[in-house]
Amino acid sequence: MNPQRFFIRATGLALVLSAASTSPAWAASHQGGHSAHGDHGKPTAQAATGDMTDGEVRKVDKEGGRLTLKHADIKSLDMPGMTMVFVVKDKAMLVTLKAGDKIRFKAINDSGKFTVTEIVPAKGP
Ligand SMILES: [Cu+2]
Repeated sequence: MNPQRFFIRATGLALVLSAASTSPAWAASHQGGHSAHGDHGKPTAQAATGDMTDGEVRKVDKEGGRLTLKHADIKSLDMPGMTMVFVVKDKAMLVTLKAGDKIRFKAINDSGKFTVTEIVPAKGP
């Protein structure tokens, strides 16, 4: 019996369950974000950091493994800049984050769940 291993498995399951149960709510708010933004479709200039996107942390939900970000255009997801909730791939990514942090991140569409897979701090202005 390895208690630590069990803990990781249990929290992984909890994350899946909470993501599934809350999915409709944030999916709806995400769509709202898109339409609220309307057609001001000017691409935001992005620094040359591959497919990393600029974002600012608005809210961190460490227990739920969710992150509210105000983000720039995400070209790989065909998404304009907005504020929305992401799931994070690993809750450990949230440990050092707090509201107001400027970050760069990678996000994927994982079967309809927008999931942050990588976060780095944004350096300077
Ligand atoms: Cu978005």
